[in-house]
Amino acid sequence: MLSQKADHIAYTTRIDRAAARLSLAYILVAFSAFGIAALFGMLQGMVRGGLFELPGWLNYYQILTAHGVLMGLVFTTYFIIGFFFSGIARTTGGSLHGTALRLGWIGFVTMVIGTVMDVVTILSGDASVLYTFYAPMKASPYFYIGTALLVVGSWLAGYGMFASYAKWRREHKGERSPLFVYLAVATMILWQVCTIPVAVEVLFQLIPWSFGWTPTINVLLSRTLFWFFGHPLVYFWLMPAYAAWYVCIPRIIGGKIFSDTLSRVAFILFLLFSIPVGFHHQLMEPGISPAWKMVHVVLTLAVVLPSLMTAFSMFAVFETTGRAKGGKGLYGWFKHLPWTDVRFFAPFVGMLFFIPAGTGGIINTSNQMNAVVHNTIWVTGHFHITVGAAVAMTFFGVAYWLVPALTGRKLTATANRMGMVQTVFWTVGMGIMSLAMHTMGLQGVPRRTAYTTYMDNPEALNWIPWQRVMGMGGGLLFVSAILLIAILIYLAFFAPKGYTEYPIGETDGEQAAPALLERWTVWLSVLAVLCVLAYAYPIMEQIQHAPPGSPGIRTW
Ligand code: HAS
Repeated sequence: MLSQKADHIAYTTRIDRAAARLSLAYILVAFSAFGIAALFGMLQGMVRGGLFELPGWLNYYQILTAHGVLMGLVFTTYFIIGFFFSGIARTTGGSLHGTALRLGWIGFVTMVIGTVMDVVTILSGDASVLYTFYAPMKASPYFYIGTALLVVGSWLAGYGMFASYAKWRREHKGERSPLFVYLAVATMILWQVCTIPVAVEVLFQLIPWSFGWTPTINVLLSRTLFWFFGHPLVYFWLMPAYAAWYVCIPRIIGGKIFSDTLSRVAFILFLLFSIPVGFHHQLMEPGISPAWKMVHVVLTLAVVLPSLMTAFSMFAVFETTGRAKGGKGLYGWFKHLPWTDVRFFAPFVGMLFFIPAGTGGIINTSNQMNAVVHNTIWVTGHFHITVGAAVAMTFFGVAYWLVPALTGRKLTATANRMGMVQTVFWTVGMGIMSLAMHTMGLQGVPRRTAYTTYMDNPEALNWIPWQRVMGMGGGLLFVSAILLIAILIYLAFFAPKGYTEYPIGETDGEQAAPALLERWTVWLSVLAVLCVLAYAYPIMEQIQHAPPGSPGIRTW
C-alpha cells in the first residue's frame, strides 16, 4: 500500500505542456473525423431504410466509404496514438522523450496529409472502394498513397513511443516498466508488424495497378494481404480500450488493478495470436484450401482467450471493489460501483455490449455458420457492437477525462451528467441498430447495398421495416455524436480552469511480472514463426498458381 503522501504525489502528476499539446492534436483530429463520419453514418442509415434520398451529386457508396475510412481508420488511429502518448507521459514522469515528441509531430503531419488525400479522393467520387479497398474495385492512386501516408505517419508515432520506452528502461535498469507503457508498446508493436502486409499490398499491387503501370491485379493475393492486416487491425482498436479497462477503470471506481502480470500476459497473447488469423475473413473465398482455413480458425479461437482473461479480471475488479466498499451478499457489491460517473458508466456499457459481440465473433469464425452470415448485414451488426460500442464507448469514457486533463480544465458535474445522457442515447441507438442488423443478416440481407426492393421481390419487401428500424437507430447515434462533440468542445475550450485527474490504477501490493514478458525479441521471434507457419505456404501458392489477373473495375 502506498502511504497517503506517496499516493498524493502519484495521483497529482501532470503531463507537461509539450506532451499535452501533442496528444491533444491527435485527439482533436480524431473527434473531428468522428463527427463527419457520424453524419455520413446517419445519412446512409436513412438512405438504406428508404427514408431519405441523396442528392444526385452524392453517391451512397461514396458516403459509405467516407464513413468506414473516417470511423475505422482515422478516428481510431488518431485517438489511440493521442491516448497512448498522453498515458506514456503520465506514467513516466510527466513528459515525453525529445525524440518521441519530434517523431510524434512528424507522424501527425504525415497522417494529416494522408487523411486529406483520402478525404478529397473519396469526396471527388474517385475512391468509392469502401474501407477495405477490395480489388478489383479501383480507386484513384492518390487514395492509396493517402492511405499509405496515414500508415507511415502512425509508424513514426509508434517509433516515438518506443523511444520514450527505451529511455525509461535505460534510466530504470532491472525495473518493471509501468503497466500502461507496457500495454501501449505491445499494441504499437502489433501495429508495426500487422501493417507490413497491407503496405506490401498498397505499394506493390494497388499503386502500380491504379497508375496503369500494371494492367491487372492478383485479386486473391491482394485480399489475403489485406486480411493479414485486417484482423489484427481490430485488435489494434480493442487493445487501447483494454488498456483503459485494465489500468484506468480500477482507479476510477476506487479499486486496484486485479493483476499486473495477467494484463501483460493477455497483451502478449494478443500480439502472438491476433495476426496469423486473417483467413477467417476469407472462409467463403475460393482459392484457399480448407486445411489452411482451419489453421487460421484454430488460432482465432486462441485469440478469444485473452478476451476471456480480460472479462475475468474486470469482474474480479468490480466485485472486490464493491465488497471493499461494503457490498454484502452475492450481488450486493454491484450497487457500490459508481453508476453516475460517466468515466465508468460509458466503458462499462461498452463491456456489456462486448459480451454478445464476442459471442457473435465466435459464431462468425465457425465455418458452417460463417456460410450463413458472410457478406450479410449480420457482419455489420457484429462490428458495430465490437468497435462501435465496446471500443468507441471506452474511448468516449476516456475522452471525458482526458480532454480536460490535457487542457487544464475541470470535468464539471454538468458535463458529467450530459455525458451520461449521451451514453444512454448511444446505447439505445446502437442497441436498436445492431439488433436490426443481426436480425436482417439472419434473413440473408446483404451488407453494403444501397436502398433497393430487388424489383419488388416479396422477400426483399419484408426487410424494409427492419431497415427503417436500423435507420432510426442510426438517427439516435447521430444525436448522441452531436452531443458528444458539443461536450468535448466545452471541456476543451470553455470548462472552468482546474485539475482533472488522469486516472492510473495501482496494483494491490508488489507484483513481480516475469522479466521474460519484457523480452520483445523472444515474442517477435515466436510471432514470426507463427506468421510463417500460417501464411508462407498459402501466399507462395497464390503467387505461383495465381488466378487470372483482373483489370480495375469502377462499380459506382
Ligand atoms: Fe470480428 C468480422 C470473428 C472480435 C471487428 N470483426 C469483423 C469485422 C470487423 C470486426 C470490423 O471469424 C468486419 C470486417 C469486414 O468489413 O468484413 N471477431 C471475431 C472473433 C472475435 C472478434 C472470434 N471483431 C472483434 C473485435 C472487433 C471486431 C474485438 C473490433 C474491435 N469477426 C470475426 C469473423 C469475421 C469478423 C470470423 C468475418 C465475418 C465474415 O464472414 O465476413 C473475438 O476476438 C471475440 C472474443 C470476445 C469475447 C467477449 C469477451 C467479453 C468481454 C466483456 C466482459 C464484460 C464485463 C462486464 C467484464 C469472447 C471482455 C461485467 C458485467 C457485469 C454484469 C458485472
